[in-house]
Amino acid sequence: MSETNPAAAEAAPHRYTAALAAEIEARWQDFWDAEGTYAAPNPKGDLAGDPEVVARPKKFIMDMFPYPSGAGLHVGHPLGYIATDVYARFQRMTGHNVLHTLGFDAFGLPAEQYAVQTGTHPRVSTEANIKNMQVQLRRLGLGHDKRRSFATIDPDYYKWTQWIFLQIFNSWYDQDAQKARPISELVAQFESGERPVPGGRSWSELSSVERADLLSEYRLAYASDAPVNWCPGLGTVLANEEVTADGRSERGNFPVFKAKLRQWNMRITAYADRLLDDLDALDWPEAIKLQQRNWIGRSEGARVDFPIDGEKITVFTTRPDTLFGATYMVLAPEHPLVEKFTPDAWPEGTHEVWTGGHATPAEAVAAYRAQAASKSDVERQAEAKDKTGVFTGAYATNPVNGQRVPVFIADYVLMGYGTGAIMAVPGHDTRDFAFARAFELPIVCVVEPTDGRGTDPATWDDAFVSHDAKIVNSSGEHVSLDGLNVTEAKARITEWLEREGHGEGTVNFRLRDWLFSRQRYWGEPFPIVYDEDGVAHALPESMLPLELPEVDDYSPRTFDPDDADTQPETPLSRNEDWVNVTLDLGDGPKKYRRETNTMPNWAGSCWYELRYLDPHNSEKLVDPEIERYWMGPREGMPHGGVDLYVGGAEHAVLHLLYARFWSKVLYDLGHISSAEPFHKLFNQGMIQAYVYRDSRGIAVPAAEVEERDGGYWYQGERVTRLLGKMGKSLKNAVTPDEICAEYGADTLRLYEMAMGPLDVSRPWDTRAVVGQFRLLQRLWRNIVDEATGEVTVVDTDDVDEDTLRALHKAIDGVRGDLEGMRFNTAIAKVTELNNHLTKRGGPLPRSVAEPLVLLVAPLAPHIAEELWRKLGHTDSVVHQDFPVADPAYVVDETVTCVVQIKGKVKARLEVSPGISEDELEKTALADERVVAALDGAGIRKVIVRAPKLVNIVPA
Ligand code: ANZ
Repeated sequence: MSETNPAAAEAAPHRYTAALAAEIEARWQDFWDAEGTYAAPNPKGDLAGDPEVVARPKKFIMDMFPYPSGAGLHVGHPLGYIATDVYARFQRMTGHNVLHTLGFDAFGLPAEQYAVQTGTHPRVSTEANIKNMQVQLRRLGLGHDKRRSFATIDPDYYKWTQWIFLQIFNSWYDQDAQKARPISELVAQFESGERPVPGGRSWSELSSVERADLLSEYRLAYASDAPVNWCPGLGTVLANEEVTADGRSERGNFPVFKAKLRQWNMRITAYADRLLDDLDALDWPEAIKLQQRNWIGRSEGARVDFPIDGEKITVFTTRPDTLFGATYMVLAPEHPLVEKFTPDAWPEGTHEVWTGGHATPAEAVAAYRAQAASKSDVERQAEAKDKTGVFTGAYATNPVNGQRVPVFIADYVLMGYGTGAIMAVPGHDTRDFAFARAFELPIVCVVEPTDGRGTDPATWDDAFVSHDAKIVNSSGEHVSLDGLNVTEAKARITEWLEREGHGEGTVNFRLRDWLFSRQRYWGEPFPIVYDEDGVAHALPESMLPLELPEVDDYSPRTFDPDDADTQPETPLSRNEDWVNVTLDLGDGPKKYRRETNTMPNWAGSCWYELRYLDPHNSEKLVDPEIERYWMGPREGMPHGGVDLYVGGAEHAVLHLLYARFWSKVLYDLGHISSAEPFHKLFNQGMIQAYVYRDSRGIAVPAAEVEERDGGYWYQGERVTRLLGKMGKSLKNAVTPDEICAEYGADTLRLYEMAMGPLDVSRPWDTRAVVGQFRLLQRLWRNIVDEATGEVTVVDTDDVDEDTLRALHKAIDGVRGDLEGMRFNTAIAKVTELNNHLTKRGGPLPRSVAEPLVLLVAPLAPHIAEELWRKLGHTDSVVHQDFPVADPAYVVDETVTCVVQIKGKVKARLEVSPGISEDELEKTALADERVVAALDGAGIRKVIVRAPKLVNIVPA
């Protein structure tokens, strides 16, 4: 508990108490704001500043910005913000121009849902939430450059989100140049004939609709009738990433259906290779890189054409080497060719299990399709699931051996991957094996088992899956693969397929284009209008921002959650005055209809790092020189980017992939010099909290639970305790406000940083916070007389050796720890030094007190500023140089190591007590006395017991 004892307060009126901490903290926060202490100067423009500071190396340090929720912050939220603040302060003190600020990601569903419930405009509630959060964050003493803060809902900001959309809309991906280029350059190619117009006509012969349709095939943002995730319960479509593994909406848990709707998409797939390749040079956690790689999902394989009725079905396979083992084919139920090849009647002798008991193929297909439509992709692909499907009545031909293979439809094949059709190789693919057994289809062994099961599939229980074995049973008239290993066989068959015109080697990606429309109110409106022919036109830059209109009803129309046959109706579409406009887009006033979808709430976070750099620029998204200064490529970061980006691991694929994609487009079009937004990424752990539940399983208020008799009690009833998330719903939220009131922000900061390594999750324990408060009290007492409030330091050069060692070791360790973001061990070292000084007693020499205060400054900036000023300085501690250790006091005293040969002492070495075994062995073997004693004899064995003994056994 904080010190409230009146007698103690009287004896020590200048003791570091919660009240004093509150006073100090408020005073310095006001001062820092007034002085603009954290302003980071730009090389030019309205935020230009001290050229001496601009000339320093820069550090751009960033947090994943918060969504301003109505619930406010609990102590888990600022963990990352405190960490970046400590790091930024340290960088400032080691000679960097540091940009650190924080904005708000403020479009999105919660505000809209609140608006729907209460009728309050989402802007009103969102802005109130932002204000509230700003107060909470300010209390923590975060050193942000507030001039650079904004919210994504500010029209000045989303003007540029819309502008970027138009850049993307007005560009195409040039596969030869491997970059985005303006669409006007593509039009010029069509006009001049340099690029032929598909269909053989010339560009001038095409109608405006035909031109628009053709360009749509190329644009990086395009509208298409695509199968989308339609969620009638929410009244909106969702990106794949917003659908859970069991096919429901992540938000609200409603069923999600596949439906065909006209929607905006972003052609992120054009960047698949670059998004993959450029990961290599990023300093990101391997786990996140792996998730991105899996999400992009690059598969090398081949497309193979199976002839059927004078046409063909094309499959994608990663195992063309198994082509001789393909005994049937499967199309996704939605595959457009299904109708085409389905005959009127079952062929003579069709196996009964193939027909599903239906009288005709058409009936079987229709029934099976209806069943498949109600399942999510994930459900359809589950390995363990029974394989279902039905014969289409059609046969195709295996091009390698001319065999007739039956064509099935089955839901384990997805329309959205590869070509939506597969060749089934039941001998060597698990799912095909299960299907073949269920439908009594032939199974052929073409990859020789290496597990002793033999080559007769009739005796197998499962498929033999191997990428490293010998091909067998694969000889035909035209080509033979027998005896080759898998890799050789792939190369040989691909070459044959290409030569004979039966297929080609290809790369397939799991990544899909990004669905970019939402049927929502609270998002950025699209800067797009449609003419009377339905052709989409970009608004000119002069008409941006296109602001959201006022509406009476913020909700999209929602439907029966289970009714798949519904269609979205957007809130903006009901506002006829806004929707129907007459505009002059350069060819005289004409009537247009506005796009009534809004952008997904990922849009605003796709580029916010850039706006921090030059937040008030009304001419440009960001001035190129300013962008190059803060984010341009540097030694060790070839694609440029933010120096450090800290946030939760849950953003591994969505936000981080989208932001990378937008950066690359802007880079290709020459707007920015950084092809990657975030050079270094760090994922902080979570602050967890205990959840207490009563016998009914209901969470009870954690703050009111007592611990006694080896159990936990709430209102006389025994309750159980489990570690979980912190939050209002679990009644265990602790707010930073409470902790600041009880101990001050510096204590809260120290506690959060001391809890453990930053990337590890840790349980919150309010009772432990006082430990850090005591540290600050001892620090204060070591420098300030609690009775008078005056500093007690003495100016003397006479400092004892022990203290100098303790000081310089701490400086050395804390420096390394702060640079390496090991904040917990940095605090342990400060504590150790402070304890040494407490034990030492007596007034501190100034030459010890000052570096001590500087060591603490990044971690607990308020008390450090106060002590620094009390020590007589007139400028802020924020811009002081971080202390540098004197190496003479850092090296440890040495220990003596005995080196023996055959048990006899040959040498004694003075070594550091922390020496590693390897290093000690090397040092011993290099010692000239040892070399002389060995006299050229080889060594059989060296036994090392660091740091004291090395025993050498000669050969
Ligand atoms: C024949 C084969 C033989 C296959 C074999 C695998 C093993 P990845 O690696 O994920 O890219 N496949 C292709 N398109 C599919 C679709 N739309 N739905 C479901 N499965 C599909 O997987 C590629 C493999 O998954 C392809 O290679 C194909 O099966 C299947 F011993 O072709 B394979």
